[in-house]
Amino acid sequence: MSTTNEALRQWVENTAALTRPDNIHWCDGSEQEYNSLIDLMLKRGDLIRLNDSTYPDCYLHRSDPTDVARVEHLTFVCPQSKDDAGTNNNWMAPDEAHRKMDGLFEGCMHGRTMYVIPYCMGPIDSPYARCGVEITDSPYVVANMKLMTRMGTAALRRIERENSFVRGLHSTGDLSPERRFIMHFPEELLIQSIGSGYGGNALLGKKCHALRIASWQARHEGWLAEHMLIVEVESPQGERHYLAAAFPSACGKTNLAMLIPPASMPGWKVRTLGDDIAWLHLDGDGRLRAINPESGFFGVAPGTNQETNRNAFEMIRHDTIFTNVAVTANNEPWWEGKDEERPAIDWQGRPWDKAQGPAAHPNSRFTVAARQNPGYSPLTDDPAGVPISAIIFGGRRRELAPLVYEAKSWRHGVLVGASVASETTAAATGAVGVTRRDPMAMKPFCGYNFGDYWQHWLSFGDRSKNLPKVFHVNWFRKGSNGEFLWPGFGDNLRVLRWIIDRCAGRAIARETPIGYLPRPEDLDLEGLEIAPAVIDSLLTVDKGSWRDEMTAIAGYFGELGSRVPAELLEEHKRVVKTLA
Ligand code: SAT
Ligand code: MN
Repeated sequence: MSTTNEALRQWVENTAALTRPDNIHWCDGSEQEYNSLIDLMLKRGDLIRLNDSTYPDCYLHRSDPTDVARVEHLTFVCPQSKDDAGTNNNWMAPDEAHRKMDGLFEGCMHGRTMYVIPYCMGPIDSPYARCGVEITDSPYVVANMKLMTRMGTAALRRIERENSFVRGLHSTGDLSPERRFIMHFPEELLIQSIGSGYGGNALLGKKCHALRIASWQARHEGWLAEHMLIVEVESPQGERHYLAAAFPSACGKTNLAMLIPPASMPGWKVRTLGDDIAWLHLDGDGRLRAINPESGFFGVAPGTNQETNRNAFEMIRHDTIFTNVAVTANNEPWWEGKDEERPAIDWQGRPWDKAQGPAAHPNSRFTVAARQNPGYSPLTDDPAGVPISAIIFGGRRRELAPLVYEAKSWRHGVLVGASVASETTAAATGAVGVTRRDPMAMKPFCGYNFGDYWQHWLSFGDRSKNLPKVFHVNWFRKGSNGEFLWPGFGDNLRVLRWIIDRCAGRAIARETPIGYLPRPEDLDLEGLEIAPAVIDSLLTVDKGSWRDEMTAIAGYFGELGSRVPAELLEEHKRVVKTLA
């Protein structure tokens, strides 16, 4: 196979001349292709077959132990102007970055097969979808891209029709952290990644294309590419709402997107459209419509069980690739939180020994096609996407942020999003549990200057009177004894219910300086055993702490330089005044 698209043909040829693979394989996206790649990886030892009677067609991949998460310090955004990347990104001059990468890619595929993966982010016939081509020497990447994206012949045909695509070149190189870089050239719609085989570093359709490059494109084309799940909530009366929610990596987006209603909320239904990325466009009525550019999940395994996420637990019982989980004596995958069994072999292939740390890597993952989710919404494939009623921001914050509050306006909502802070997780290398600013949960993913990004967000306020309401939630508030105050998981539907009722103009709220909050009696707490005092503290706004927070936010905006919009700073001033 090859292509009628001259630009693609040329690029593949030039890339082969640089990287010198033994073979070139054009991926058609078929089941046969997937199966033969799995066989190849089983033979090579890149995959281990898991228990075929309890976990049919499930495999374990153990990555290099130094290659287990995104590497933000080795990820660069390289437009011509450093200011366009912003201080929120690492920047390298594009000439220098190209020289460096060309040197690293030189001959790197010698002895390997080069795979050419045409893919489409979004429903194949959606006007909102965008295509890309990833070239890689990793069959693991090909198999994951097959589960995560619409890849193969149909995508190639669309590329040939449109003559436009994002180029992504990836090689695992020698996996040395010294020669590991993830480079983005937004002006060239080009991604180059070497030295890592791991998730967000290597599956270039995901964070590299669908967030970093797409956010750049979206700014110029008037839409938004966001780190958001998309979930459908249906009331017992059959009223449906679509919510988009942004949380940092490993803060429960997959669990919220796949929520199972508590028994005390009969008749409520929740369906999943996406768990990680949303592309949002204004429609003719000024509503924001969302599509999920992906078609699979790359979810965090630890903590997933019958109670926390029953749908996910069932979804990953077949046709799933696990990365860096442990295995039981029965050759089943195992991770912390899967309490009914015990691990025998840890994620590095060693006999399990508690003294050596967790059995599964804290950022161990499952890759699975979204269709396997029992809560899959067929609207995921609707080319027109779904109209969003509410945008929800959230972070992992043991203090300060109440369970939920509603922004007073779009402009205030942009400030709330820009101020998101969260404790770091194992999804990226580095210290875990440190609170840092993570605006719109896009700190690692915004492909341009945060100042310009917020200006772009604010501009939607001028373009539509029909925008979603904006909320902030915090499931992670802790009491003085270190225990979580809110049960989370299925019970989060109680908060979503209030959000939906606010959107529909039904629910009452009390006004506070930081936004509108429910009174305890405004939340559906039926069947939930929680002390009134706990609810009170979950819904408390401590003015003094919020004054400190606003000072910290001002400091953060100050660090980001002159492009932070005046309108955002004015909004900040307004909130500060109400806190006085
Ligand atoms: O490694 S990924 O970027 O794909 C997952 C995540 O960090 O959200
Ligand atoms: Mn993510």
